[in-house]
Order: sequence, then structure tokens, then C-alpha cells
Amino acid sequence: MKPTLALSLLALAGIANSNATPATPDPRQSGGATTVFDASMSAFSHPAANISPSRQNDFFIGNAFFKQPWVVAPSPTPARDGLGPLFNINSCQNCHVQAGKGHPPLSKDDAFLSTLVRLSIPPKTAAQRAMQRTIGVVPEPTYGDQLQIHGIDGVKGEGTPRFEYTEIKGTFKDGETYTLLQPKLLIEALNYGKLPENIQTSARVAPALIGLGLLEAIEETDILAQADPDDKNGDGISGHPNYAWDAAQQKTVLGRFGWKANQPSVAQQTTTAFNNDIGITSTFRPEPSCTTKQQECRQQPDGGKPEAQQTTVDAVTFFASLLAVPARRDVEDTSVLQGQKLFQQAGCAACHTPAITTGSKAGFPELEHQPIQPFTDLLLHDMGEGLADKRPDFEASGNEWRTAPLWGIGLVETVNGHTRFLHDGRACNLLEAILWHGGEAEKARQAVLTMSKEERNALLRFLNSL
Ligand code: HEC
Ligand code: HEC
Ligand SMILES: [Ca+2]
Ligand SMILES: [Ca+2]
Ligand SMILES: [Ca+2]
Repeated sequence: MKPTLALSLLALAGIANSNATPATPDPRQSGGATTVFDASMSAFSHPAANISPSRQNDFFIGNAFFKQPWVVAPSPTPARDGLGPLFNINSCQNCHVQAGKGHPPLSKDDAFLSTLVRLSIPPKTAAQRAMQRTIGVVPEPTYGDQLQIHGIDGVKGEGTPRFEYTEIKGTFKDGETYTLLQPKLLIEALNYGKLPENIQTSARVAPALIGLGLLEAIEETDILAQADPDDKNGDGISGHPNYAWDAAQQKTVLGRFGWKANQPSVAQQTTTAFNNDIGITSTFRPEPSCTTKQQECRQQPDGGKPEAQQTTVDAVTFFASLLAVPARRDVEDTSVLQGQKLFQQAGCAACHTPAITTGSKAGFPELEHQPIQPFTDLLLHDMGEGLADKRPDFEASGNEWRTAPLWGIGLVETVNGHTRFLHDGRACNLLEAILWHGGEAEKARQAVLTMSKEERNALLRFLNSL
């Protein structure tokens, strides 16, 4: 395509078209040419800036299904019935509010909404080990691999999770003190009997959904190039990839999504969310999320076979793949620039990869060959005992987590009205999130503990500019 005057002007305005890669990428454009310039409450809800008008229309169709509340079957609206029988909530949007980040209950009376609890037991038999190959875990025999807190009429919800927190106190080198909240997960009102002694649980908050298609467009070889499982370079960091089952391809592939990278694609994460979180079946997950021990659940009417047409699942996947990354702010600010340097010096960038270029991605010209700043290597790292959930998932151990992307992190408060971070939302602000780092990130944590107050503030200013 010959560049037109209009396109050049767009490029000048920072909205480069997808074919023109600028020589020096604009540091504000975390999502390359997909980046949107909006720092308001809607910052996470836009389609990629370089999307064509007709595809923008498809994006908004997907967005409508993402927001749509599902209802109990049978109903006069058969296109959106089939909720449950067991479910966490009735729409995607209710957990991923404004496509943003969820949080644990913020007060004693706050419901357990945008956080969910995964369940499993350690494998003992050969059959259970075989199960791990395709599910990643051995589901708890009665409750399955996810705790659904609600049931439709006639079906009891599975139980009520709750956090209890213990305070952990610590001191920076300059004498300033801090307090962290160590969560303990309790599950009460269990309606299908006691959980076994060896139950493994893991609480997870809903992540923000920006830039997921870009993460999917990173070439596998570029991700593997950052892995150093045996720490050959001796920097104390030994990231390795997760490998997970891809139901559509019927094979094990690189995992990229979820807090343990246990999902290979946005499409499969979407299919799984429909099934486990909302109780909606689809082509690749045709069975309702009830175990053989949950007979009432199995006897309820369904909303069609399957309940969500593949076109619906595809529309939501399209939407979730093309949510734009918002532009950085204050990139020239001296304190932000100082923080950026400290981020490098403290070793944060060894996991939170600041820059990478996407490869090709069939069907998504917007996402191809984009210089991006995701601040993740998509690899698993041992983050120490403090963060461990002791619940292995595919190749992720009970201590390991996928490096969380940091793009957009400074806008979470504006979009979602809270500053809760980490997989279970235990950190009440960005500094606490860093102070929970351990294991391979212990050196980075120590570096922050020895920083002066001014340096810590600069580091936070930098994170808030992302
Ligand atoms: C009950 C709350 C809840 C609902 C409802 C929900 N999600 Fe999620 N979502 C989560 C949580 C929690 C995770 C992280 C899962 C994990 O790490 O195991 C997640 C992860 C994701 C991811 C991967 C994000 C990443 O950064 O790795 C995508 C994509 C996603 N959800 C899409 C959807 C879609 C589409 C729907 C509706 C069909 C949906 N979700 C419904 C809570 C929810
Ligand atoms: C060894 C790899 C590694 C290093 C080094 C590291 N991180 Fe992380 N970071 C992670 C992982 C993995 C997570 C997710 C942990 C979890 O949720 O339990 C994370 C989470 C975070 C989060 C919370 C993100 C969210 O969405 O909840 C912030 C903020 C963060 N890191 C900042 C930093 C900073 C600043 C440094 C340097 C001082 C740093 N990290 C060093 C791996 C690392
Ligand atoms: Ca259903
Ligand atoms: Ca269940
Ligand atoms: Ca290393």
C-alpha cells in the first residue's frame, strides 16, 4: 500500500498504520500502532487504534457478547440462555469490569466477585497422571477444578470463599516500616461435603485484558530465547515456559495466558471461561461444568447443544484479542526517567521484558510486527514461599507464576477504582506487590529495600507511567 497523506498525518499523530514501523518507536506507544491515547476510565476498553472500520464493527459485536448477561434456560431469549447450573457470575464483564482488573473482597461485607478459586488434588494413580496431561491438574472428585459459588434454582452453589489476613511487618534500609497482608483462603458453607485433607486451592483475580492479541502474536522462538531454565548465565533467574493442552489442536503447546500460563490461547481461555465461570457450553467444551457427583447439576435443562454458538465464542475471542493497550504518560518526567533506570538496575527487567517485537499472526494484521512494551517474558518464575499456592498446573510448580505484564498498570486505579495487585490481589498498592517478590526475584526485592525514599518514589512514578 502506498502511504497516503492522511496516513502520514495519522503516523505523525502517533497513530501509525500497521505497515509503517517507525525507526525509533515512540516510548508512549506500549502497544505499537495499536496504542490508544486515553487515560480515562475507558482506557482499557478500546479496539486497537489501527483497526479498520469493518473490523471495528466486529469488535463491538464481540464486546456486546462480553457484556451480555446469560439467563437460566429455558427462556424467551434462547440465544442467551443456559446460565449454570453451577456458575460464578452471569457475564464476562462482571469479573473483567471495563476489561480491567478484578480484586478480592475489599471489606468484610464485600462479595467474592471478580476473584475465583481453583481446586485440585495431587495425582496418585496412573489415570490421574494421565489426566494432568490434558487438564494440567487432577480436579477434586466432587467439586471439580473450580469452585462455583452460585447455582441456579434447585442447584446449590458449591461454597463461600473468604480471606483472612495476617499482618507481616518489615523495614526498609532507611528505617521506614511497611506492613503486608498475608492471605489465608477459607471455604465455608460447602454444600457438597467436606474437601479432602490434601486439597490444593488457588485464588486468582481477573487480570486486565489489554494487549492479549499482541502477546499471542509474539513468536514462540522469541519467548523461548528468554528462557534460562538452568540459570546458565548465573543471574539467579531461571524462567521457563509452561506447556499446556490445546483442545482445538489436540496437542500440547506453549502456554501464554492465566497467572500460571496454563492456557495456550485467548480462544481457549474464552471457551473455558464460558464453561467454568458462567456455565455456558460450546463446541470445544460441550459438557456442563458439573462432576459425576453433582447429580442435580447434571439433571437441569440446558440452553441448547451447545449453548453458545461458535460464532459467539469467536466474536468474544476477537474482541478480547484486539483490546488496545493505552499509551504511557509522563515519559519525559525526570522522576519517571530515574525510575526507569532503577527498574533496570534492580533487575526487574530480567523478567518484566521492557521491549519485544511481535511476529506474524494469521487473521490479525493489526497485531503483526509491532514493537511493544509488555513488561513480561511470558515465562514462569519461582517467586518464593510467600507467593506460592502449592498447586502445580501443567509444568508450573506450586511456587511458580507467569511474569505479570505491567503495561497499563498505572491506570488500574482510574479504570477499576482499586490498587490491588498480584494473583490473589493481596498487595494493596504497587510497592506492596514488589515487596511480596521472593525466590528468583529476591535480589530485586532486596534492591528496593535498600533504595532511598526518593528512589522508591521514582520507581513507583515509573510504574505508574506504564
Ligand atoms: C468469575 C470471574 C470471571 C469471569 C466471569 C470471567 N473471567 Fe476471565 N479470568 C478470570 C480470572 C480469575 C482469570 C485468571 C485465571 C487464571 O489465572 O487461572 C481470567 C483470565 C482471563 C483471560 C486471560 C488473561 C491473561 O492475561 O492471561 C482471558 C482472555 C479471559 N479471562 C477472558 C474472559 C472471557 C472472554 C470471559 C467470558 C466468557 C471471562 N473471562 C469471564 C475471571 C473471570
Ligand atoms: C524473577 C522474575 C521477576 C522479577 C525479577 C521481578 N518480577 Fe515482578 N512479577 C513477577 C511475577 C512472576 C509476578 C506475578 C506474581 C504473582 O502474581 O504472584 C510479578 C508481579 C509484579 C507486579 C504486580 C502485577 C499485577 O498485575 O498484579 C508488579 C507491580 C511487579 N511485578 C513489579 C516488579 C518490579 C518493580 C520489579 C523489580 C524491583 C520486579 N517486579 C521484579 C516476576 C518478576
Ligand atoms: Ca449451561
Ligand atoms: Ca466446581
Ligand atoms: Ca538466568
